[in-house]
Amino acid sequence: MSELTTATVDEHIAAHLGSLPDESYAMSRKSFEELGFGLIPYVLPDSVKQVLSDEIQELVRTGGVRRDLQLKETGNSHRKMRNVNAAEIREHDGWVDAVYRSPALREALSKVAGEPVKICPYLPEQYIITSLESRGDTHGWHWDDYSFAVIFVVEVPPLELGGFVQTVSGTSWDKEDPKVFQKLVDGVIRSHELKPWDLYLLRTDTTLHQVHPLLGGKRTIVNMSYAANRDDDKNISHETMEELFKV
Ligand SMILES: O=C(O)CCC(=O)C(=O)O
Ligand SMILES: [Fe+2]
Repeated sequence: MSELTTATVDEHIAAHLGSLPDESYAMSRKSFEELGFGLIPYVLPDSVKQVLSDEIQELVRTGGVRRDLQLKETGNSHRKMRNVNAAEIREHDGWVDAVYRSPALREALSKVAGEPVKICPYLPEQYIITSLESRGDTHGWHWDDYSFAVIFVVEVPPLELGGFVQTVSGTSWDKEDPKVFQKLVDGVIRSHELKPWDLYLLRTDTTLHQVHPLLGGKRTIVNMSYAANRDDDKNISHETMEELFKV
């Protein structure tokens, strides 16, 4: 096997995926179909998780911007977090970007999703790092613009300290009138425990989701956002990203 570099990362991911038994995908596929959420920790080898973690932790340590706001387009839910945006990530060593672009990874994601998973056409939303670093930090209830997100969990505290993800599937985002509380009351909230180095695939346009506020510890993730064919003819407006990042 060649040395692991940003230029060979796709080969490494392909070799890893090629060694998985066919039935590896079955549980996450079923969960994704039913809940819009599927754990997929097996899609990246530990060698790749290690370089991603190192790059992300370095980016959070040396940069990023602290946010503390409520977004009206998502029913005034809170964002209390540190973010490193796509442009800052792209300027670094390029591990996140190389993994994001890996065709082998997208092929695996497409198997779980049951449809093609494509690069997001809007550069500022391709990926973002979010770090919850203080008690009360949260990524409140919201949907995202494009169909899919893959979240790689760099670090997360034990369950008793919060930081787990909650989802309500089969919901959609009306930016003018999001009715978040109504959708929480009408729907079923599922909560998902995460461990360090987990990955999950989320159907982000039809799954209302949040990260439960932290009671302590630290939680750092990268969100890699992908599009579906249906997003090609969606008229996506980017208010929440624009409000967050003034892109
Ligand atoms: O932190 C998470 O697990 C979810 C992140 C998320 O929903 C987002 O970045 O849009
Ligand atoms: Fe999200």
